[in-house]
Order: sequence, then structure tokens, then C-alpha cells
Amino acid sequence: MVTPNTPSSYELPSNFLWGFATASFQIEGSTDAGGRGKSIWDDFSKIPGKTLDGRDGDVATDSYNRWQEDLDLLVSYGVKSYRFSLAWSRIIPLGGRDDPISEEGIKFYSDFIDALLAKGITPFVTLYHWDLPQTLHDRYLGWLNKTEIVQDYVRYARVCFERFGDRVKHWLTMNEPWCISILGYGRGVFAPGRSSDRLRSPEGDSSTEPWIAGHSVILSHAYAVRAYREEFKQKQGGEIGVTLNGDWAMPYDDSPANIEAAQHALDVAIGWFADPIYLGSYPAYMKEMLGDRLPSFTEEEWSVVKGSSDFYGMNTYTTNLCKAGGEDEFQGNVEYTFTRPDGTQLGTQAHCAWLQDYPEGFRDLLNYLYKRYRKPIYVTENGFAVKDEDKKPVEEALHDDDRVQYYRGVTDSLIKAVNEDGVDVRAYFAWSLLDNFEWADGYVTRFGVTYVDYKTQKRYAKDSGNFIAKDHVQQEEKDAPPTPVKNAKEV
Ligand code: GBH
Repeated sequence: MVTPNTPSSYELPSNFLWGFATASFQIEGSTDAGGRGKSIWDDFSKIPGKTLDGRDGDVATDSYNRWQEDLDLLVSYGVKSYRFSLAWSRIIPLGGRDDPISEEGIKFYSDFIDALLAKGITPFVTLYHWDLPQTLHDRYLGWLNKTEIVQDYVRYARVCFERFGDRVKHWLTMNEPWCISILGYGRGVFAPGRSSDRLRSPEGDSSTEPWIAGHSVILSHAYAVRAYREEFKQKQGGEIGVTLNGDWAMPYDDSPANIEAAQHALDVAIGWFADPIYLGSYPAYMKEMLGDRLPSFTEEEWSVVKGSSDFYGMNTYTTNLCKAGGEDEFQGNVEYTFTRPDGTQLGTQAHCAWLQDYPEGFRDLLNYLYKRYRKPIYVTENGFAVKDEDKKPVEEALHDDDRVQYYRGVTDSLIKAVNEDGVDVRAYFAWSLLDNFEWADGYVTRFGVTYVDYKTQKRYAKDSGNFIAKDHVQQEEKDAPPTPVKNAKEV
């Protein structure tokens, strides 16, 4: 039995990995320590109005200093893997291909990786989770300059493969290219905050820049994967791929226009990146919507892009009901709602407006991705922010029923997708190991299975932290055939 709500015969592959995920800028703090260079989030998070509570990432959860404690948490939750990201500007403070490497930065991550492995925890390492070295933005506008950024990113990736690849066997090149491009260069809500909206940003062009940034992200990913496969894979034996965000899109009703709208939503959120990377072409709708604003790849580039991911890294949080007729290109000119035609809500509302709990959608998305892209799936992020958790006293916040409910729903969906639908899912990482710097939401929105008291930095396990261990990891261990007893005293 793997979960209380699925038939007892249902199983997951014996090497299935349960874990938790985080990202460097959201947890590390210590932005000046160890020779770290600035990232684009350092200053951006300090501009008044950019975060909900006006707070920045200078301390975050202080994990640069408290990594041992975080590791103990992972162990206490009984999981066997951890997804985290490397801060590019800790490893190459100025970021560029001719800039010096920081041995202190390397050592920080190297020691952490050793400590994980010593506890039997498998690292999944994200190379880029949004903290671009500030210098690369100042020099040439970062992701807007394809020729420069591809070379700088590939050099950074190579340094990571060289220094950590003897121990890291699961690499994620980019976290959520859609967010990097649209939120950073279109809506301007994430660093570097560019947008056509002059109330928001002094410069930027939301009609062209997001698509240019996305193009550079795809190419940087693809050339880094080529470097890994040609220079490291044989010796190191790891795998590498990309992680895409994307929520399930359900037609608002059964009108043909809304059915089509749901597909358009998927084409723009997911297909923009996944179709080139897995299938070697753009979704027709991307071209139809953008015309020549969608940058094209040369033949040589296509040959590097197509097939450049060993697996599908899936980040997902919710389901949107889709209606035709929206005017927002960033979501495919599709309107999203959580309100069904009969006026009811899709599911439990989270603290953030964009998230409701709808586990059926998680299963539908797994099926859609597996049928379309035919790759093993790693769920690299999935989680829930309980409404007003920040306003509750700790003792109350620890009983995070809505989050437990959410995890129970999605993990049931996952197990059914594997057992009833034949989807090849190999890992599940809950977002997040602990409450942390939630980007534009500051510290108001809490996604952690561990409560962080930001005054003392003390960590407290929420009910959800133990849910995965109790309902899944330990269950599977109980169901597994008995292993020989190692300690003679126990016999
Ligand atoms: C993840 O993105 C991130 O990878 C992670 O760092 C973050 O902490 C986590 O989500 C929780 O938020 O209304 O225009 O602002 C999830 C994908 C896509 C979800 C954008 C929020 C809001 C769009 N995100 N979406 S907007």
C-alpha cells in the first residue's frame, strides 16, 4: 500500500525518489559571503514596491549558514533526494566566460553535496533558478543577448560539471524558462523587471523581449546539454534535462472555442519550450500568435535543441479553466478562471490568487505530457501555500490541513497515473522544504512543509513535512520484502 486512498496493489518503481525542493536565492541569504557576486535579484528585491512586504533576499532562511540544519530536516522527513540550485554568482562572481572562479563558492556547494551523499540523499541540481549574475545584465542585458549569454552560461555549466559531476548525477539546466522570460521581461514582476508598462519599468518592450529571452534560454540549455553529453556524460554517467512550469488547462465548458483555448494555453505555457526541445518544432499556435516576433532557430541550432533533454522536469501547481478571447499573449490570449460555469470553485483557494487545489488536473497533465513528449517524468516542484498562514501563530500554522490535503490529492493522482495510465514518473519533489523568500511575494506567502520563524530563523516541522514520509516513504519500506538485519543486536 502506498497511500490510504489507492488500492493496496498499487506500487511505484522501487527506485522512485521522494524529495523536497528549494532554490539558492530563496533560501541562502549571505549575499556578500564567500566572494559571491551580486545577482539580478539582490537589488531588484530592494526596489520599493517589488516585493509585497518590502523585504529582500539578504537573509532569506539563512541557509548559507544553516545548511546542516536543513539537511537534518531532510533526514527527519525520511526522504532520499533533494533538489536545490546553485547560485551562478557564488561560483563565478562576475558570471562571464573569462571571469575568475570562486573557490570559496565551489567549496560551499561541494561540501554540501558531500554531506547529502553521506546521508544517502541523492542531489538533483538546478544550474539556473533565476539569480543571474548582475554583471551579465549590466554588460549586455543578460538573456536579451543571445550570443553572449549562451557562451557565458555554457562555461558556467561546464565548471559545475567539472567540479561537481563526479557526485551529481541529475542535472537541471533551467528552472521554468516561461517565468524567466515572461515575468522578467514581459510582465516585469520578476528581476530584471523589464516591461512596456512605464509605471513598472523605465525600459523594456513586452511585445518582443520575452520571446527573445526565451530563445536565449532554450539555446543556452541546449548547448550546455551538448557540452555535458560530449565531454562529461561518458565518464560521469549522469543525466541532464530542463524543468518547465505548466499548469493543467481545462476548457471552461465544452464549446469548441474553449476547447481550443485550453490547447492554446498549453502551447504557450509549455509547448513554447517543450515542443522545440522534445519534438524539434514550435507549436503552430506560437507562430500564428507571434508571427516574426518569435525568433527562429538555424538548422544547426535546431539540431542542438531537438532531443536536448533526457527527461521531462515538471513543475506544476494548479489547473486553470480556460476561456477563449483573452488578450494576454503570455497565456496564449486565453482567459483563466477557477470559477466553474455553475458558479462553484475548482478547489481550495491558496494564499496566492493563482493557485487552487485540483488533484485531478495533476493526473491529466501527467498523461498529456507523457503522451506528447514520451519521456520519463520527474515532478521537480509541486506545492501549496495555505491561506493566511503568515498571520497564524506558529502552533496553529503547523497544522497545515489544506497543504496535507493537497499533497494527499496529488500523490494519489500520481500513483494512479503510474498504475492505471502507465505514465512513467520517477520522482516527486514537494515545493518546498521550508518557508522561504517567495520572490515578488516576499515572505508573506509560505510554501514550506517546515515553518520558519523569520525573527529567530528557527525551523518547526509542519504536519505536511511528515506526511510524505509517513504515507509514502515508510509505507513503501514496510511493503518492501524484508531486508537482512544488519545489526545483530536487533535479531
Ligand atoms: C515556482 O514557479 C518557482 O519555481 C518557485 O521558485 C516558487 O517559489 C514556486 O513556484 C511557488 O510560487 O500571476 O503573472 O505572477 C511556479 C510557476 C508561474 C506560478 C507564474 C505563479 C504566477 C503568474 N509560477 N505564476 S503571475
